[in-house]
Amino acid sequence: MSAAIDYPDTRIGGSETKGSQLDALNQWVLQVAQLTEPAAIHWCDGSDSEYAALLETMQADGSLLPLNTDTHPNSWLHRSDPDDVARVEHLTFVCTSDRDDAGPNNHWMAPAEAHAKIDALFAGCMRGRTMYVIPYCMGPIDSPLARCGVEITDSPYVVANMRIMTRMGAAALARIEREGAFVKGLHSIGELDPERRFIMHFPEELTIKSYGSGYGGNALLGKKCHALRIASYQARQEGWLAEHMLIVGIENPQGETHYIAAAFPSACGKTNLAMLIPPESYREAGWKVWTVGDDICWMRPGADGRLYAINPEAGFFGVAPGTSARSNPNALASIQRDTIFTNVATTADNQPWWEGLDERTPVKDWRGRDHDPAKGPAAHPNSRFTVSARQCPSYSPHAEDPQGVPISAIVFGGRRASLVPLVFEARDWTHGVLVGASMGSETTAAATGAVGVMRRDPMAMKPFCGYNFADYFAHWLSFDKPGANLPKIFHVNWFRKGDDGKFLWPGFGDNLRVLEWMIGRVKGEAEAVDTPIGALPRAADLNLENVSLSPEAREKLFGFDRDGWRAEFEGIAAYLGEFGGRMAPTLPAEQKRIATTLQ
Ligand code: SAT
Ligand code: MN
Repeated sequence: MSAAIDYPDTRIGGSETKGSQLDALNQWVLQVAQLTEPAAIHWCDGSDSEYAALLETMQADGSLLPLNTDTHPNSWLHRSDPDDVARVEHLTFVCTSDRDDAGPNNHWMAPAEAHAKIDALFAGCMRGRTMYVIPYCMGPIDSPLARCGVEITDSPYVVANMRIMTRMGAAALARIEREGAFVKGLHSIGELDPERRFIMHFPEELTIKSYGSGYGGNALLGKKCHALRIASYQARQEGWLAEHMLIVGIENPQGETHYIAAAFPSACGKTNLAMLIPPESYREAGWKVWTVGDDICWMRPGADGRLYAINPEAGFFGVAPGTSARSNPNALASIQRDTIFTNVATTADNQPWWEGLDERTPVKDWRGRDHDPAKGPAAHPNSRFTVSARQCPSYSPHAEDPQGVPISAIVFGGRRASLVPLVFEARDWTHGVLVGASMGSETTAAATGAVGVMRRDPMAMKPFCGYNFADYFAHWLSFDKPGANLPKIFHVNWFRKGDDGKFLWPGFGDNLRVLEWMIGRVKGEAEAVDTPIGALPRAADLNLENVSLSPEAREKLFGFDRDGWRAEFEGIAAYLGEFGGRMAPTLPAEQKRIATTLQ
């Protein structure tokens, strides 16, 4: 044990902060410094000059490489450690004092054991490094729905990304001083050794400790760790919802905007849907799409009983591969400048490149090696861009409204090659919660492990719910009460495949046709056919002008396969059964009701 070091630069505001709300923050920073022993402490103010200095530091040590400044001004490439490219669900823990509070949906460790384990890794880990203290606010700085946190990290890359992804610096610190409450996040890249890596959450202490990874979801603690795992726990106590959802505004030719919140697992097209460009005939008719958020949604009932939502983030941490002028022109326009790219490939003239961008051939792969197609894709399948939401051409003028935007529809969706039709509507809130709770999806590259395996991913929150799913479902159900004016709930599947293994639905901009039908349902104008699984449109109920669908596509996208659904509902019953006695009877009863009508 080394002698305690005195860090005279620890205290901000000097002795005036004694007894103020910042006192607890100062004490924690000092404690962390004594544990991790950094060479220096830097309190982030979020200024431009601070950002410029960070970029310079990283350029000097090679962790950021400049990209072509003519085509991509002020844009950078970060190549991560090759063993540190995605979230690590098997090393992610929810540490509640009672194991059942974390539930079978989380890996659990007793808090004392978890602290001891990870603190042993933190001991002395910042020697020779600068420790950055990042006060941040999740949500518009003046929003009552927003919440603050402080992340301590030894990674300048994390600081730079947090500056884009959150409201970081002086304004957040001022809010913390006013409110007192904040989530504590401690992060170190450690040795980037997958054997010495943990992402631990202590919801009862509003604390996160993350060691050994510099990757987004593991290291930018405001994102999944705070805004989903810790926030979902707080939201349950306080009567709101923290969800893995995009928020998009759909403006019709009459100028009315309906906001939709949609949950899809990671790397299933949330960013594309949030930034959708309407098909030409819709554009000509005057339809517009407004992006509020692409990944996380915090919502709570307003005085009128409707759910109001904010995007707690200030930027996009989007999947690069597949992003193109065809699939997502708004994203592409957003990332032409002031962007950090992680693990993409580069062209001969040093522009960022990834599979699906265009026909050019890259020269360097994501590891900086000469590109050799025999060695796999040039860009890592989970390569990312980090960019301010304000650079997005479709960024909603209401995205930063402190009171949030009213939600008209909630959409659940996964990747399902078979069985699940293009869209259906839940008959009521309880049925909708069952639809969300029984969501299934084929796994993607956003987390380490096998890709393409079907697993249950309720509300797309399997990796992100900070407490027992049984309690989470009960919390969802609790919103259905007198005075509530809840959104309608839908399920979509953009990923249905034909017998030839090809996607049957064109997707992308054409998804607006499905959203238009949903809004029609919300307004009581669109038609549907009742089936045991919910209300399905017939092909004729959607505007399919200029879309050519084969007879097979029509049958599979708009059809209902009773035998297949009977088997699916057996799977759903088995899944709900995994939660044992903790599961309130409402969802199993709803499952039974539908299973009976499927007989
Ligand atoms: O976890 S990240 O935020 O890095 C990306 C994702 O999986 O959604
Ligand atoms: Mn996500």
